[in-house]
Amino acid sequence: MNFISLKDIDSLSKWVSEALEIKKNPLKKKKLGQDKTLGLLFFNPSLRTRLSTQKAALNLGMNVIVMNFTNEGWSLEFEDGAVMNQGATEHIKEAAEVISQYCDAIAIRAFAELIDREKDNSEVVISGFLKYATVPIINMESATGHPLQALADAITIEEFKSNQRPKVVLTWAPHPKALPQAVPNSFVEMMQLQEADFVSTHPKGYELNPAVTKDSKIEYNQNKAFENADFIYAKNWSNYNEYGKIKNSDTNWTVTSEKMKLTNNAKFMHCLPVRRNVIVADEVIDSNNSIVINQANNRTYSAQLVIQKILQDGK
Ligand code: SN0
Repeated sequence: MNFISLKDIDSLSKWVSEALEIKKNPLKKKKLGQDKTLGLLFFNPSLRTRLSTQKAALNLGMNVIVMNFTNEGWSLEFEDGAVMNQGATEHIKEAAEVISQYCDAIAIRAFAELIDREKDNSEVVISGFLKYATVPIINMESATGHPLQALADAITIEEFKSNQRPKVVLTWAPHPKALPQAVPNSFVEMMQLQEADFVSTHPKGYELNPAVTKDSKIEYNQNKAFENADFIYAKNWSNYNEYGKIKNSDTNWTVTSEKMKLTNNAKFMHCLPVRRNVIVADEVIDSNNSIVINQANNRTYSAQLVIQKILQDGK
């Protein structure tokens, strides 16, 4: 069993209730992972993903080994048949097989490069590990998705919703750097599996990959989208059409308390890290309606559920 995308979740509602069970007693299966090792490989920075996945594995009694490919580790070649007379030192073929001997599962973070859309869509790093590793693979944010985040978001919405069909709004907000579409992609895919009135709002031209959004509702007027919302989920992403470009930095899209007043006293969500007073005003993220810290806490239980399923699958 691998955990690569939302497609690996057979029943979201079932997974959410299982995660909430784990949250009630996180040490219940402390023996399940005994003498097993989880390897965490990072090609990009991390705070929550690294610590919550590590915490989840420790709750299951596993050992964890971590490697940063950002500044340690050889640079890897992912192309089959490459003549390796340039920068890359080691081929994914050896690297993945070797790491598989040390680990019972491998979790990987490898962001979109935001240069070549087709290359990012082909998920070079995750695909390389899927091809050559001999143990289960967990996605800790790949080029096109961040399913552990989306699962934590689903758990958080379940905990905080006050009606069966909440209005959930994904809003784009400005950012000084070009960011990947992974988080909004997985959030949209997760919302498609839920009973909710789900709307995305973003400037024209900021449409995500239509293969992801399918017939999901888009409202280009942010104020209109916010009306009666129960949850506001803010996130920046760079342009998908003009791939990786920043085409808009309009600060009118920042989530302010004036905009939150349009909502049905909505909860504010963001995956973090967040640029304060660019994505969201201090007074919103510091308000009682902000649930970003609860959301981050649920990262542990989303990771723990996934690792638990992988451990049980191997038995
Ligand atoms: C990442 C992203 O995909 O948007 C990770 C989110 C979980 N975010 C960033 O890279 C933020 C970088 C910054 O400088 O604000």
